[in-house]
Amino acid sequence: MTKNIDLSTTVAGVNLESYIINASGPDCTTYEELQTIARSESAAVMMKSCTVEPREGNPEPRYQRLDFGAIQSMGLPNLGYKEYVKFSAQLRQEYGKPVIASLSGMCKEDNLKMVEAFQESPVDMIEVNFSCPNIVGKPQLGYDFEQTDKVLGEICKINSKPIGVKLPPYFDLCHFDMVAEIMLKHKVGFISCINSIGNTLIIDAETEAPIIKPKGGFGGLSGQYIKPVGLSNVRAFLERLKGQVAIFGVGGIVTGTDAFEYLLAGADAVQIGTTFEKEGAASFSRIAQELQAIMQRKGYSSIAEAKGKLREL
Ligand code: RRO
Repeated sequence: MTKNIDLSTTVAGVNLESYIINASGPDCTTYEELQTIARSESAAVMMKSCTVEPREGNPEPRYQRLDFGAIQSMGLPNLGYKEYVKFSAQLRQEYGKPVIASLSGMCKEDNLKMVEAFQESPVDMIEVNFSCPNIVGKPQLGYDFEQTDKVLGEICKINSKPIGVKLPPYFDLCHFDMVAEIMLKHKVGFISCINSIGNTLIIDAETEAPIIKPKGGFGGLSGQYIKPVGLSNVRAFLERLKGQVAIFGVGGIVTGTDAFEYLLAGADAVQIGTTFEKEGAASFSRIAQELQAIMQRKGYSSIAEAKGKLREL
C-alpha cells in the first residue's frame, strides 16, 4: 500500500536506497554484527568508531537500558582501524551496500593516519567522531572550536571520499553559528548530529549508587530523552549550512513519526542507535514502514519533497 513512497536519498553524493541507517555505537563492532546490519534494511553499514590500536573499553557495567533510552560509557571498545579497513572490503564485496567508517583518534596524528587508510579502502564515506564523551582525560573535540578547525583543515585536505563529522549536542545559538562556519570552511560532506548527551548521571535510589561504573557513573544519554535536542541541532544546522553540507539526524528515533520529524527539521537521512540495540535489525524495516505510512497519509511521495518542510506557527 505504501510502495509508491520513495525513501531513497543522497548524502554527500552517495546514493542510499533508504533514509534509515544504523548509527555508530551499538552492535557494529565485530564482523558478525556488521553482517547483521548488511543483511538488514539499513541502507548502509556504519561501523563502530575506531582507534589506531584495539581497545577493550571501560569497565562494566557500562551500558544500561532505560525506559526511554539508555546510558552508557563504553569507552570506545573496538578492534583497531586495520580490522575495519579489512571489514570494509569484505562487506563491500559480500553485500554491495555503502559502508561508512567511523573513526575517533586519540590525537590529530591518529585521525590523519586513519583517514588516510580509509581513503585507500573501499568505504563510501568517512565519519570522524569529534564527540565521544566517555574517554577519561579526553575532552570532546567538537566543543573545542579552534582544534576542530585545525584538525579538519588537515583531514579535509585528503578528500577524495566524503568526510563527515559526528558532532556533540550544542545548546547555544552562537555555537551553531561557529560550528557551521567551520564545516563550510572545510567543505565537509556531511554532519551527523547528535552524539549522546555526555556526562549525565542516573542514580538508583535503592542501591544508592550510579547504574554504570565508569567515570563515577557519568555517561552518555541517548534515546527518547534526547530527541528534542537532536531535532533542534538538525534544524539549527540546516538553517546555517546553506544546503552545502548534508545532515544525518541522530537521537531518539523509535518510530516512523520520529524519523518524519527529523525529515521536517531537515535531515537528509537518519541513524538509529539505541532503538537498534533494544529491538535488533528488524527496527530498520519497522521504522521505514511507519515512515512510509505517515508520508503517504500526509501526501509526500519522496524524502526530497518533505525535507526541511517544518512550518512556521
Ligand atoms: O564508545 C563510546 O563510549 C561512545 C562513543 Br565512541 C561515542 O561517540 N558516543 C558515545 O556515547 N559512546
